[in-house]
Amino acid sequence: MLSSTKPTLGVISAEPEPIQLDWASTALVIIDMQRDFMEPGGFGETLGNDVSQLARAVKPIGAVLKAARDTGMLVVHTREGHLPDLSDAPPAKVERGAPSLRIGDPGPMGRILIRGEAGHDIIPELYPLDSEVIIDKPGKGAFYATELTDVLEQYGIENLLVCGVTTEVCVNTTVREANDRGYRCVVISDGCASYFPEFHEMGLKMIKAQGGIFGWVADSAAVLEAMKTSTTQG
Ligand code: C5J
Repeated sequence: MLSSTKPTLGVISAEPEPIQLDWASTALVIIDMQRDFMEPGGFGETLGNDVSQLARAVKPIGAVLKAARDTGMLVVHTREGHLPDLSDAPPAKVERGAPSLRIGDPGPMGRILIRGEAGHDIIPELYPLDSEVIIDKPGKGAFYATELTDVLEQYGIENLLVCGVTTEVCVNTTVREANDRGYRCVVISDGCASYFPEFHEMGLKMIKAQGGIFGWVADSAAVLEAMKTSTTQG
């Protein structure tokens, strides 16, 4: 994807240690920045959550998304959601708990967590370009029952910059799946958010603990600095 004349090596000041990445084999993966999680009346709110907690991630993601687009990096957006007939929604997920509306019920942004409905769409601030990849996933992890592995292989991707919502659910699940598949994952700390600030903190700690058991953690400023100060290989 990247032009061969562009510097492509960057060192991110990350925890537990700095990591050098080649942008040519790195993708930005933005997890589930959908109206259903971010806005009142969506899936997140039906579960009793304060959706305003997630707004803080939008600006940092926007800044990294712009830099990734300028760099020519592969950008992948994911969306959690189900087919209109719910054939890909396990009853164990649909019937769980006591939400104000269940998956598939009509809500103010259309049917809750259903593909094609307004609530399922990505928020306007981070809307995908036509050239970018969108992965529709029925689960929390972006690798389960999706074509993500094939897409990453097709583009020669070895490293993932991961951000989105929520830190401890879909971001953590995806990073764990990716780590087991051999990807180096750098989680952008201020580009993630949770309805529970303490889960956000612990979710990041779990990734970088034990020498980076699942990956690395860096803030958006560190990622942007690494992109700005990239060098050419060799
Ligand atoms: C949740 C997600 N929290 N995208 N999904 O159900 O984290």
